[in-house]
Amino acid sequence: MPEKFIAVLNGPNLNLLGTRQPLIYGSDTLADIERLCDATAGAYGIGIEHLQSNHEGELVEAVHRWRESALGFVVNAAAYTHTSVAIRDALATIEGPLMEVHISNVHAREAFRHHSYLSDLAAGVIVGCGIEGYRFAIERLVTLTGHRPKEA
Ligand code: DHK
Repeated sequence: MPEKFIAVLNGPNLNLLGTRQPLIYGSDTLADIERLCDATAGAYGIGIEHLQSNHEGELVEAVHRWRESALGFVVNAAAYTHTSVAIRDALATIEGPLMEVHISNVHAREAFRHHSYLSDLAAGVIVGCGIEGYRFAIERLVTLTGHRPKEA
């Protein structure tokens, strides 16, 4: 594990990005997200721990694993955003800031996507910016945790 790292958690069905409803989620893949996050954080000398899971308990356990050691968390809990008190309760214990990300603009979609169990815990929420939202979220965590670019 890198000395300093941000945890990036992706929830159910995000492993299908690229082929899943591209009109809503675009054509970028989960691997593209991971590369973008690695490059964004790497410019500050910060690593990324990635986890994508289709299982609520695995996401909870990843929060437990990194809750004290991560500089911060970027979380797209996908459908669990709208249902999971368990993931919320885990994220309420993290030491660093939380950024919530959604690829699509959930507020322009079905009403059940308008409520998030995570937003009031988050330092910021980014929706509808495609996978760029992950980059914005990491940049924000870098600012919030007082990091500066590595000297050239
Ligand atoms: C991803 C999902 O899988 C949905 O369940 C959420 C989110 C929205 C996204 O836009 O990244 O409602």
